[in-house]
Amino acid sequence: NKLSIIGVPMDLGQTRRGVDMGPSAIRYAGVIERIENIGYSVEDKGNIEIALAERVHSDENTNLKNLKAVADASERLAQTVSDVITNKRFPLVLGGDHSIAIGTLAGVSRHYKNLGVIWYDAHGDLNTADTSPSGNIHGMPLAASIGIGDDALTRIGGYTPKVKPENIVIIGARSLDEGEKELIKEKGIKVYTMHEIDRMGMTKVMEETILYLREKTDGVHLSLDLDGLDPHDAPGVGTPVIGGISYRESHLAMEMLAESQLITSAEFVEVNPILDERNKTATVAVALMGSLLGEKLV
Ligand code: DIR
Ligand code: MN
Ligand code: MN
Ligand code: MN
Repeated sequence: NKLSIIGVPMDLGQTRRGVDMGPSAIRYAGVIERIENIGYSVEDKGNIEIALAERVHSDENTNLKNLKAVADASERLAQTVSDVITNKRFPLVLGGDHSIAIGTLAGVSRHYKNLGVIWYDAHGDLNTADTSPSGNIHGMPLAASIGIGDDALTRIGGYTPKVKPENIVIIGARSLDEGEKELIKEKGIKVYTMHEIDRMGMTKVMEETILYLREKTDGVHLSLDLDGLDPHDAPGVGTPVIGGISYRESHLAMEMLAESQLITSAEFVEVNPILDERNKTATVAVALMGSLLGEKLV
């Protein structure tokens, strides 16, 4: 069991400062030791270089913020992730804002004919330049990965799309923009909102998710936005939304994924230590990584 950690100190996909320190906060919370103790051989590949926010200039041809710099970083992240998989190691990507998923998925998807994606998030991240209320690219990575949006984002790695809409499961949604709701309906994307989680319980949600993806995919990427959790459990995020998934439900979800042996790559994003309480959110992220990778209580 071999695993490679890739840090992505990305803060250009949104406008709050501090999320670029996410990878450091997660390392400080003991991610390497935690995963080594499960029995993995862990390699830390360090961080992908990200342009300094202060030195990136706006482009008047687009309302997408920092488009060029995000696309450039995505290209380099995709290559690094792809190399890790070629070397038969599990890629664990640490964010950084959620725009990094564009690069991660571009690197992962090369290796699978029918990649599945679990998008654990309060948001759909299915916006485009036309539907985005903010112009923030961290609200767009799932759209870009199904081939919708600006070419600079959809064509990372020189191919599109990365994922089929029917291979996606969104879990934890509770803040969707109008354009995102339309896209979900039009493309038939499977979504478990907080309503379904409350109603069915996380056990049933994960059982269904695992069955659904096992049938149709040859690999599954977990993209976990810490804002999918309730802000009480994960306060260090840029766009908290009340009424989220609990710490316990999240552990259960990760443990069921570990048991399923379905997950072939993962990323944990949007940890912002400036907004956090004593590194609580990074600590939660590391605990969830432990459960995802097979840590047992006894
Ligand atoms: C919002 C927020 N839907 C946007 N998205 C966030 O700006 O597109 N995604 N925060 O995680
Ligand atoms: Mn997100
Ligand atoms: Mn989110
Ligand atoms: Mn656990």
